[in-house]
Amino acid sequence: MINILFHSLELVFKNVFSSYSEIIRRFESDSTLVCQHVELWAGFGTDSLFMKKLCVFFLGLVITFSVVAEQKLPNILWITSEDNGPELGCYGDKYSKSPSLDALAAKGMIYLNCWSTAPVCAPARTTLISGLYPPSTGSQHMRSNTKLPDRFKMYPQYLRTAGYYCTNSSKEDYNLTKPGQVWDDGGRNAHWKNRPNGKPFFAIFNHTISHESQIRNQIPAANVIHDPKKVRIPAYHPDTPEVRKDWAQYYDRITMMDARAGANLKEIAQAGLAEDTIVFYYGDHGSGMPRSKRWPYNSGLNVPLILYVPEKWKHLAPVDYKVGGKSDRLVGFIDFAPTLLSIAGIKPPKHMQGYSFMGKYASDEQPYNYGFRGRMDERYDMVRVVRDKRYIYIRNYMPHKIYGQYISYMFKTPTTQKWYDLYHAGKLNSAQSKFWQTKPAEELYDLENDRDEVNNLAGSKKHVDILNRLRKAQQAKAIEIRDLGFLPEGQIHGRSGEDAPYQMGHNKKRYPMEQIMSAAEKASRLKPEHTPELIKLLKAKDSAVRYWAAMGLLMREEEGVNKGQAALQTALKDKSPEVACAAAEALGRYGKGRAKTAAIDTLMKYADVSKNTVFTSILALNGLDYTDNAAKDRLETINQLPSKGAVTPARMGNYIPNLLSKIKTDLGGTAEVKPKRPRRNRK
Ligand SMILES: [Ca+2]
Repeated sequence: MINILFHSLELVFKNVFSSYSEIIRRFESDSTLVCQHVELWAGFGTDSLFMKKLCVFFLGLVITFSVVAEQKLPNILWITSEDNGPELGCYGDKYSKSPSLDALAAKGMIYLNCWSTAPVCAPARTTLISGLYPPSTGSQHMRSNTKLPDRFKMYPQYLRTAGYYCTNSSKEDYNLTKPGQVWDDGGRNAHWKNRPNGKPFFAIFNHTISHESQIRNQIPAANVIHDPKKVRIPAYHPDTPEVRKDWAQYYDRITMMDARAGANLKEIAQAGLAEDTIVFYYGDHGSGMPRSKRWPYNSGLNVPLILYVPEKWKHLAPVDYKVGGKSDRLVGFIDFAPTLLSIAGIKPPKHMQGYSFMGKYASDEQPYNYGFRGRMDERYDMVRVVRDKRYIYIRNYMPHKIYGQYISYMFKTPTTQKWYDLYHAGKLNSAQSKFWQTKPAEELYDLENDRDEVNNLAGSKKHVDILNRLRKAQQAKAIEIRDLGFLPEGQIHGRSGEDAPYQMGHNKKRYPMEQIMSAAEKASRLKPEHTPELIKLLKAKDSAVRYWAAMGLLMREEEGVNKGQAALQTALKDKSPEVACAAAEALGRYGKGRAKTAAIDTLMKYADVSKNTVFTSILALNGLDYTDNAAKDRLETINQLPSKGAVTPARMGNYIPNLLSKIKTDLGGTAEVKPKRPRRNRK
């Protein structure tokens, strides 16, 4: 009975006033008016004493219930900025001007060791939205599209069930199809202000003004405030006026972004919601400068995270929360979804792979942060990384590829072009040169003493125990999450069929991961003693094992290809196009005579996207590109190759045209950027 009365009254009040707080405010200022509305609704006379008493009684109930309802869940505001690391005043960067975020940090807390899990937009945002490592859902490639198993939801769906009004203004960029309605509102105008009365909100505002693309354009003179002469140039970049200008503009963009973040905070304060709103500010991955964005070094993965928990909600704060404090806890995007659910009092579902760092279901601190790199636009790569508080371990599963593979979009930044030119002019020192060379299988850096990660300790006798411990952690995590990166991208889709890649990956028959990973280990560790076994593995039953066997011979360059030439020639006819393409790239680059010609034939066959999947075509075109001039006499046919297939997967439209344009330019002799054979760097 009380419930019915309460709800009826609630409805009436909600129609008359805009929110519970409005009712309370209006009741305090004009109780007679409120009574009049109730009386009108109830059909009583305005002078009924009984009605006035009843009205006051129920109003008391409404206010009590609504205050309780309002206090049950805090609002949550996420301010995110594109492509920026912790280059902020509050992180001790004296060159940076970031007053609004510094003020937020002063009343909240900063995280020193927050990782974006992926060093580039889409996979980083895919981690956030799913609470899963993208390699376990096959969504690690930039950009791509896969799906979640039916029973998994994206975090806003859990929050909405708990009563939150969820808005995202406005970037999504997920590599996963949305399982139904995810947001209450998205797009540029999505805003917490539009929430229904009485609902708590979860709102994201994403600022693109600090994005990579904004480092290389013109900015208004009034915003040019950072002096290029005074900017710090990391040890891996050449110190030139072009590089200084880009870095200085990066800082100018941060200041411009800071003002927008300040406006988001002001809006909350002006609405009187500052003490009801938990705030996260974070960057979506490291700086848009080359070798930060896209590379899973700490410089690409370390992002600022500022957390503000109002006094009223301090019972939800992390255990180490201290106003104006700094936390060195290792946290990452993988932890954000479970943390949000934990703040909302929802137990994070078991399938989520991170750990909540605050709220009702806060977990203990974890010993490691993990990260990864997959395909970046049109270039394949596979890197997995792990860090503890001091060291970062990097595992390069495709060490034969140079760090700075040509990516059309990245070469638009003047720094990238200048850096490349100076390398080929022989004007760089060894730390600056590394980016244009092939990789070692393993890297280890001491973040305490080598912030630019240029002194690789993987071969240091003093660091053997650390290396072994981190290597083990990396391998264990890959197995735990059933990392699908050990499959060529086409096979992630091919083996999954109609199922989600996650389901396929968790089925040991469909994805015999241990066998495949073992082949990848042997291939990429580059040890000569594994060469005979790799040749044998070219006949293995599983096509991904055969793929890594061919890749292992390719990685060993002339030596591997000479020893495995006959087996590689047979592999050109493998029923798996990925195996054939890997064998063809090996023979196309390091083979001789007829074997080399047959290899180019194979690559040409698979390069045609109208007859193959886009994944196969990307593999084949990369192979062709890396054979340098071996395909020169095919230029006419290459000119005829289609840039679009019958089905071009969403989000992958540019990659084939980019590759074709690069190959044609190179072979036509008018190359803007003509890659020379990379130098080896395996010490
Ligand atoms: Ca970004």
